[in-house]
Amino acid sequence: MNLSILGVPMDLGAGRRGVDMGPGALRNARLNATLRGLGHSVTDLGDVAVTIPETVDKLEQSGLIFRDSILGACSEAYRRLSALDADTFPISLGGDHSVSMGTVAGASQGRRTGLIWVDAHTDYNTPGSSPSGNIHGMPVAHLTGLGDPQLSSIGGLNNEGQAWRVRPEDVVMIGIRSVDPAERELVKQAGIKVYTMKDVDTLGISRITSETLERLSGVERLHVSFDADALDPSVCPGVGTPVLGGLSYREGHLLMELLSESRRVTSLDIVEVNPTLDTRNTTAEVMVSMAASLLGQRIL
Ligand code: 6HN
Ligand code: MN
Ligand code: MN
Ligand code: MN
Repeated sequence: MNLSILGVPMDLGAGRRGVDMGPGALRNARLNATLRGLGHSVTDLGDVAVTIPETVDKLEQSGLIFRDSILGACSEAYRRLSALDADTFPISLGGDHSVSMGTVAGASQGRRTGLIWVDAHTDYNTPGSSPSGNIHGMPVAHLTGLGDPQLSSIGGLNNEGQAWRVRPEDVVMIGIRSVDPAERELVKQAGIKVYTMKDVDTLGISRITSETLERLSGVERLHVSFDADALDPSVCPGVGTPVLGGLSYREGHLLMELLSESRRVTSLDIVEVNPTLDTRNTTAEVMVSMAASLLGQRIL
């Protein structure tokens, strides 16, 4: 496959600093060479230019924390990815999870897109529901059309001339174990399919993956957005919002291996890797191995 890597070194959406170093940590963990070793042709597009928080007012013009700068970086990521050929597989490196408002839109090529959100959190807050005000807790709400009108229209118009959106019924979340009270109501109202950690424990990743692929059988593009905090903090300690009781190393790999075997996935994000909170570069190394499993690495 032709893979294109785009870094979005942004920590404006998170409450803790340091995820802006995620792209560097992932490249340092040999992401590009690992994927080339699997037989892919890898083009690194470099990084999107991102405003650093020291240079702007926190509430900027909009009153939402760093909204204008986040909108700028996400719009640029959108432009860079939507300019790629449709048969190129983009891998976007965060950065905090608000980068996905641009990367999912860009990777979608204006098409109907299924979104597999692998995360401890549902990231379905709106500016009105969010207890923290941090935009990394809001990307899925905006991708499905809720929330701030500018953040929810980064994807431009689709082939039919309507605002591009991910349909709530095309979103599947896996690994969830932390949802804010008002966010819970929004997720339920939207009808988003959520596999909590309890579901992972009772059903197992294998069944969850086949149900997910069955549910998303009508989409043209399929995007995996993988937040490092979906994995247990004992596996990925370098994250800003760790939650106990996460996916094991093998559950993460099995999910990626089974998705890889389906040959349906068309794009990937790796987000929320925070080298300042990590032990050596463990979290980046684990996330590179997850990407490798999604892109064809096999045990035997
Ligand atoms: N992430 N629900 C919390 C909030 O602040 O809205 C946590 C969000 C975490 C976001 O990890 O991508
Ligand atoms: Mn295009
Ligand atoms: Mn997230
Ligand atoms: Mn998360």
